Amino acid sequence: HPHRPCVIWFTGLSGAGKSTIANLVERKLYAHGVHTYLVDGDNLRHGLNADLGFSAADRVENVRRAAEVAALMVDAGLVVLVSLISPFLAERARARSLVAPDEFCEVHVDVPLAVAEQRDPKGLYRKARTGGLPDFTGISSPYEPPPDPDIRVDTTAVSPEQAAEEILRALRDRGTL
Ligand code: GGZ
Repeated sequence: HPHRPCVIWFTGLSGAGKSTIANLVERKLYAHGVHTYLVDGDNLRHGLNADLGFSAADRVENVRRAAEVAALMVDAGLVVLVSLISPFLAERARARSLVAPDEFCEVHVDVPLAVAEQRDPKGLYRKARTGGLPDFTGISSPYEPPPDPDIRVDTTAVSPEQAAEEILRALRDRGTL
């Protein structure tokens, strides 16, 4: 195989563009013949994590389970893309620790809160501001940005397509692809 299994972990605010970019990266990897799996908050929270909400404790558990699943899939030989807000530094560090050091690539999909709130494609920020959605990340629940991500993409400066290309280039430079 020309590639090694790994976890590509996307973290960032709601509305930052994590899932859009992860989907584009997955499509490009597929075109290169790489066997991938995309784990995102939506699919996990409908099944495996259907018992979890958005309290700090539930987010810790949500991220812990996703990280364990990702590590299992790396064992099975896949390139696993994980797209979760994953707001806490400690849980992301734990996720990293489950695989070999060169098998984890943290991507910060970085966007100012004001921009995410302006986009608000699902009206969640508006709902959170008016009190209809408690514990909302960036509004009433913390987000701890990664101080030293493997890759940072600024979605105010580049398109999702450009961000995906940047990530593929970085993966090639790291020897993952
Ligand atoms: C944050 C919330 C919340 C609250 C519902 N806070 O933009 P979306 O809608 O499609 O993605 C968000 C998703 C976040 O789930 P994660 O599993 O990624 O979160 S975490 O890693 O923190 O466990 C958002 C929606 O769920 N959503 N309520 N209160 N996002």
